[in-house]
Amino acid sequence: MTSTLRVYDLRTEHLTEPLGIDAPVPRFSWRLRSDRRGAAQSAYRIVVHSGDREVWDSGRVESSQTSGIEVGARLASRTSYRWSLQVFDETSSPGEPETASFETALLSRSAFRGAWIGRDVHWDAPDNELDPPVDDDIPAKVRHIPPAAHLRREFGVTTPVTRARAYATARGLYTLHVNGRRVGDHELAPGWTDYRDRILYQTYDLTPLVRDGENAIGIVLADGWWSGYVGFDSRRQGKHYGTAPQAWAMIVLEHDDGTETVITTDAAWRERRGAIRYTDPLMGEHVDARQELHGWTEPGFDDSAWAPARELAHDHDLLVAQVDEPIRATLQVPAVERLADPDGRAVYDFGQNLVGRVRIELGAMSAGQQVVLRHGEVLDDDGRLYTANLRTAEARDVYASAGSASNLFEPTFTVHGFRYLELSGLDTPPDPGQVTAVVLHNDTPFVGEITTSSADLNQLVSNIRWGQRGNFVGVPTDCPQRDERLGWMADAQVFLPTAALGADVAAFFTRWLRDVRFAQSPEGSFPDVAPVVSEFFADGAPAWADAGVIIPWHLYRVYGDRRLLADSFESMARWVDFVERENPDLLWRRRVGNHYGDWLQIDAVTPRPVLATAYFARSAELVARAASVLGHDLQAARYGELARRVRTSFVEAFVDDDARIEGDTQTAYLLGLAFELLPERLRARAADHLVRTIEANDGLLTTGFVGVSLLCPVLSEIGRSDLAYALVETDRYPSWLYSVRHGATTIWERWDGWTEHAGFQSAEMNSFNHYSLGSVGEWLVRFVAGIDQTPESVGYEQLRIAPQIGGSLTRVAARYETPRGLVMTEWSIEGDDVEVAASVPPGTTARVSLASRDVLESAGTLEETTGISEIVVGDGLTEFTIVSGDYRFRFPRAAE
Ligand code: RAM
Repeated sequence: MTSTLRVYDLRTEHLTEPLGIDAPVPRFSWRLRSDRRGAAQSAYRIVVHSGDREVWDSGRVESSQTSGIEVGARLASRTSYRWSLQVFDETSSPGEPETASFETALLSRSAFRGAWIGRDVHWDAPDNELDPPVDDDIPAKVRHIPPAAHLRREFGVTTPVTRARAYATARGLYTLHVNGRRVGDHELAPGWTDYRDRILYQTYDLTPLVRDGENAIGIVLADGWWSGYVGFDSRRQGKHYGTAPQAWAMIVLEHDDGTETVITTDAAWRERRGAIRYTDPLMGEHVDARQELHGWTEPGFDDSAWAPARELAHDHDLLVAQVDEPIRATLQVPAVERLADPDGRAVYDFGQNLVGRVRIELGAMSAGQQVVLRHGEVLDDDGRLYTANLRTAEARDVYASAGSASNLFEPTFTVHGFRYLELSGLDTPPDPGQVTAVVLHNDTPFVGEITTSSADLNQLVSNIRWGQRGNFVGVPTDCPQRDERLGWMADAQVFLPTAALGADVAAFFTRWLRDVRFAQSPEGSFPDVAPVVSEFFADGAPAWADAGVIIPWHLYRVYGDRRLLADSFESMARWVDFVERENPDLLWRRRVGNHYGDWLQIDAVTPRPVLATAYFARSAELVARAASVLGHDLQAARYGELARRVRTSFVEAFVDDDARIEGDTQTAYLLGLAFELLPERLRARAADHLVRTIEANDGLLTTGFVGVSLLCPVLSEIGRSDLAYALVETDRYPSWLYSVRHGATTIWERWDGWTEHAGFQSAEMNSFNHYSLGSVGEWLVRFVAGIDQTPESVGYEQLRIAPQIGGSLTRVAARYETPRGLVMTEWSIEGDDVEVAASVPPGTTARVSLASRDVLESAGTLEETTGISEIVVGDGLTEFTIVSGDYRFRFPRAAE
């Protein structure tokens, strides 16, 4: 009998059919589905081939594991592999085999060849002559930014090519071109890592582009994060890693006679500037089409007047293959409307605050005629583009025409956060249909969705999703528009649970965590931001630096990735050791870095030692748990004991006998409850205090970045989902829906980013696209839709399905691709009844909890229905366990 168990989403190192990976021992994973209740994987078999040659056969392995399966053979450099997977169900019947492929990149240091090349600034190139500045010249801030270098060479092919690959990267940003075509769909490659630790290189398939005879290859090279502007430190806002960009590439042609040709970047390449006069992530891009180098990536182009490229470095030690989804252009958003500002300038509205660049058809222009494009998130009260909140980021692109009948402009190496585009320089601005926003972000697959019967909540969900898109650009950033865009650690840790329920972020965060570890100080301190671009951030603050512990642990819980936990463990422990060493009385008051407290709270200051010590206890506890997962029993005991002692100090120092926590703020109680800092006898009282602090504030929240992520989940945990709903559904200030009511299409940095009573908050710090307060997305999925895992579960093996029917909602539907397969829930109010549908994937069980003593399944009573067991009817609820499959429950709605 063949099984009904199906495998899908076969991945290698978290990625679908990756082209160039260099993990020494790659791991396989897959998801399962079945239309039969109780289906489960009992065994798997993986066979790996390279061409016709079998490389590895796992044999039949009795296991329910669907991820983290390590290949059991040594792999070779630059080799394609196919793996076929067969799984066996719980009756041992084999399923249909599926196959997937992956290809290794350069696995040994000796495999790398070639130099880093760039422009030779000492070469007297004809275009190096400086023009004197004129009144309408480029702003002083960008005048020193060099034009993008265009690097090229030609090569001949005499023996037919069977396979061609390019391995390429830059200290800076680059695009690769072969025979007149742009190669690959990567944007802003190689992305941002701490370039002092490693630089990711990309692998491209050139096979369809290379031809017999003459070929040309070109690279456009720009500053990017390497030598462009990043962050806000006025003492050193740019050139964090180097003064000028460099490119490296290695092209390998495999011929049908078994020979290989290797072409590398070296002094044989030629270099010239082209149409990009300058380009910078924060400042924008200036393109002068008169300088366009027509045909420069085609063979036969005359580059005799170009300068020789200069070999700038020869090291390969920091090169690592790209390990996660690259930045791509994932969506095109057309302008919805053209407005005119009070000065008559055209302002385009995309209807959505987003991150990327514009593509604009400009029609006929005269030679040298210039269009200036400025980007902004909002308009001021007069309908002018508001850019004060971008601080020193110019976010300004310029296009000068060569005098063509039609002009198309789209910058390459800059990225802006905007909803509005102001255009000046044309008598007749283009119609909205000719203006498109191109959305850029690391292309993490979106695997979760939730919709509700409330248009407002759906808008909130959409705002959270757009915040995730716009701030997963290179690293998880705080914001995408002003002169900041840094990998702020608390922002990342509070938003991670939401992010992971929206998209598969395993590869993205695993990559960034290496920057977090690299940034740890010799003393053991994690920073505020990673990569660290200023000493200002080096000593991390409570809740910020703790992300170095919290994020690996959370990723382990979601994806079951032990390797990541093992890679992080030592740094996690060193961090906790550091805090302990500096604070022997176990109250964290020394070495608190820039202590941001409960950042951007509303008139409710949680005492800093309370917040810090709570995080100290939490980090110690998570290190203990990580140690026990990894089998480090002594450390598990040591950190478990430390966590207990920090909790005791916390209670002795900050909590009275009536469970009042010093500060008496919502956040203080949230920390105490969420991090389980309080002894059993005080918990119920602390929960009462939490409720009191909300009620006393007219039913409104006061939480900042830190408290807000805990607010609704804790309220649901203490049985007050009604209050959580009230906070999420109100549109009174401060609330999530206050911003929605005032037109937000992304999550604002501050509750009071704009208010009726005070207008815009200080332009000094007022982003309209910051995901931190969007951490409420976690509550919507885990509690409103009821998709969760039990506290002990890892990788969603034991689900918990407990939708909280409440608020004004009459219908909720959610789906989430867990590492094992798809979970879906849907509930609706049908007259006096509630109907709940749930699907759980093969090999998992779910503990279901429904708010009635009187639950029926569509097939009959729970007792009669197959796949349901351990039924407990309690006080106003029924709990039971289901095996995998699809179910439909019905029960009477609780009386109000
Ligand atoms: C701001 C950042 C970030 C926050 C820090 C404390 O500058 O935008 O969101 O974590 O401050």
